[in-house]
Amino acid sequence: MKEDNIHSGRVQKAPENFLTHGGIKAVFAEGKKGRRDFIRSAFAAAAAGVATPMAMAQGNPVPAEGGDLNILNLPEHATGLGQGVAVDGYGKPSKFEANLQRRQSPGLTQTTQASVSFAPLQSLFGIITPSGLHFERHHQGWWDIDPSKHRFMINGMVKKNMVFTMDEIMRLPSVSRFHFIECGANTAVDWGNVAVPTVQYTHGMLSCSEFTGVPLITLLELAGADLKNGKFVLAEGGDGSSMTRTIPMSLITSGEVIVAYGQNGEMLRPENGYPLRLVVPGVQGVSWVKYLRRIEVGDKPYAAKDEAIHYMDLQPGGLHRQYTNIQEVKSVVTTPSGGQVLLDKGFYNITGLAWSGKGKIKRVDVSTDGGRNWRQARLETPVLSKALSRFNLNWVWDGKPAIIQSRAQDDTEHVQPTYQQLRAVRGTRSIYHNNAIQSWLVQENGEVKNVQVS
Ligand SMILES: Nc1nc2c(c(=O)[nH]1)N[C@H]1C(S)=C(S)[C@@H](COP(=O)(O)O)O[C@H]1N2
Ligand SMILES: [Mo]
Repeated sequence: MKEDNIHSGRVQKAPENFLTHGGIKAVFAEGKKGRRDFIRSAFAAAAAGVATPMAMAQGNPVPAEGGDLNILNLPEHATGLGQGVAVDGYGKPSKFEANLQRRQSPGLTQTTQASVSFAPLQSLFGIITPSGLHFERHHQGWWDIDPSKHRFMINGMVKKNMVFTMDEIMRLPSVSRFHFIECGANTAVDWGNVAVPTVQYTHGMLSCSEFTGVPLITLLELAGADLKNGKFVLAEGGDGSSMTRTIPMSLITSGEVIVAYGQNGEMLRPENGYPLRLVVPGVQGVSWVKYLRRIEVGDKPYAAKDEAIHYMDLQPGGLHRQYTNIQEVKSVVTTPSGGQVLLDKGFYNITGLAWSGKGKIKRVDVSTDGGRNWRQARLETPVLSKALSRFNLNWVWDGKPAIIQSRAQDDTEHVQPTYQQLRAVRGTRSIYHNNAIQSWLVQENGEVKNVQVS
């Protein structure tokens, strides 16, 4: 890990040490002075002209006048000639953002060919995950497949088997929709009380994109699929993992399931299934088959290996739940979150993400005292079905220990459970579908830790 981070430049205790915006530093501040001055200055500027929201004015000692006199020194970029257009190749983030990366979790076995990378949720704004930071989960490695050679087949209970080229698929009427994808094993290690340090590792197998493609129902109709007796389809990927998943026909006839080639305005990234992947809104990531090569229409679930051996939920009493597809209502505060440091008491913008595989987020409540009292957070627009939603809440930290939690509710009235409620029903030995309320402990010294509150 290079210490090329201008935000800090000091010894860093974790690779994800960077400064998020708003007076919060990631991972254990060694020296606080520079940053504090910056925050004061920002508030001074606000006080001088713009109306300051009450909570901010009360929360921070705002000097009557003044601020950083450096504002009077014109830097080189204000007087010199900048660079010409960046016509060569593909645009990249600022070099000062080099620390913003997908990472492997310290909570998982480290292997030479890693199969999971986590999205840096603590550093993202709004609801869209930049494609280069989308989490990855590969059961047998990823490929960059030549789209001119890729073929997609429909067979099974259809009038005629069909094989499409990418050109043929991309000629058809398309739709573009925003959806989250969450691996069923997101937040899995927390079932076993392993406290990974940051939100990147607790919740980072989660991303949200605008996907473009052809509704699967359009392709099934072209093939003359038997939509009356064909109650399920099998989706098959083109990589060595033989990823095969059963999708109920009801999800397809609603028009929601997309055979997608686009992601955030361009073609899918190779890691995310280029040139073709299934988008199954609300359903766990494993069913979003990448490198999609075949859809078979059938009349019963297929009990494929990733349905009959893996991706089952061990229940108390030894029974398993099978075909647990839907990702239920869930949320997490991304700032302040584990590994960050609050540099001073005063005003903070608590922010986070909420999502439900059943529909739209209806409300999010936030507690700063471990669940005793709750305040309703602001849901920012847009609030879309089966997409991430962003919430914010003003908070004035008094410098005392605080436990921050968020609790989401969706428009089917489902509410995110506490760990106690979840374990009462699902036991302690499950891996998948942990949607419990996450707790972050803010210590007196400002350090934020991953804790569990029962
Ligand atoms: N063909 C294929 N599809 C796949 C996988 C895979 O390994 N191969 N992994 C699945 C799993 S478990 C998840 S969580 C998602 C991850 O998608 P991403 O890598 O685009 O984030 O893809 C799913 N689709
Ligand atoms: Mo997954």
